[in-house]
Amino acid sequence: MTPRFRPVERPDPAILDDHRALLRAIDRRRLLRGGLSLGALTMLTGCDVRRPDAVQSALLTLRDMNDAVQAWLFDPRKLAPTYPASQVLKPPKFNAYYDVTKVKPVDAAGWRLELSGLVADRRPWTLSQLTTLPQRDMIIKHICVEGWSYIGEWSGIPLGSFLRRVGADLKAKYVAFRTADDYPSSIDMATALHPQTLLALDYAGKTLADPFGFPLRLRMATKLGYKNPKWITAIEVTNRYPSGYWEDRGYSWFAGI
Ligand SMILES: Nc1nc2c(c(=O)[nH]1)N[C@H]1C(S)=C(S)[C@@H](COP(=O)(O)O)O[C@H]1N2
Ligand SMILES: [Mo]
Repeated sequence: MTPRFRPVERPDPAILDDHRALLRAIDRRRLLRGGLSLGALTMLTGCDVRRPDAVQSALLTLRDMNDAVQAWLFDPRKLAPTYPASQVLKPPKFNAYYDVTKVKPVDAAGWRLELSGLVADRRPWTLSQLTTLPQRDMIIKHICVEGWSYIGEWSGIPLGSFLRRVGADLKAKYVAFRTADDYPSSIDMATALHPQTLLALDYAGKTLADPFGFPLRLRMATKLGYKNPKWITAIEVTNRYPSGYWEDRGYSWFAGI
């Protein structure tokens, strides 16, 4: 992955707590197993990682570091925390780069999921075709950099199984998304194949409501809110860095654990 450094806005303190909880999934042993010496980590993060309590803050700094290092730290098998059904927020909290009153509902009958790039079978999918695929469910925390979070229950098709089914090149670097509201987004292949990365169709057991991405949106347990595009219309598998809406405006591209 091309190393790139992108400045990130200083997040709200409440968000740091939430993010810290996610980052607990990364432990000191894993950093060492990955071959990054404590000395090197101290240099990279500017804090003394020999003190155990400093490791968490070192990892917080890592979040803002270059995407290559973050992608390298990503453990494809490690699961982010999940929560009991009793904690699911209904309805979820809305956010987009515009107000909820400006949401333009997607017409399911005319909707297609287009495929392009390094994919063997690029035939577009209708919604009824998609709903025949096996689905899974996850109750995870959604964290927005604006300083709020909520626990949500998402069901859908694991992106990894979808990519395998259409014959995507799983060695490609990026999976990119287009949306009905022109909010381009993209993720690394390791995260695309992570078991907690879903092409979500349902929220809390019901079809997604219009403001939350009907008919199809991405939901990942391992990345911040803005990396989860709603109202997806196209998926591309590519080795060319695809960037994204907020990433073009200075937000971190990797933005995850
Ligand atoms: N298509 C699209 N997807 C989007 C956005 C957007 O503006 N357009 N906003 C992102 C941001 S910043 C957040 S926090 C989440 C909000 O998702 P929710 O409304 O389901 O909570 O959607 C993300 N996905
Ligand atoms: Mo967000």
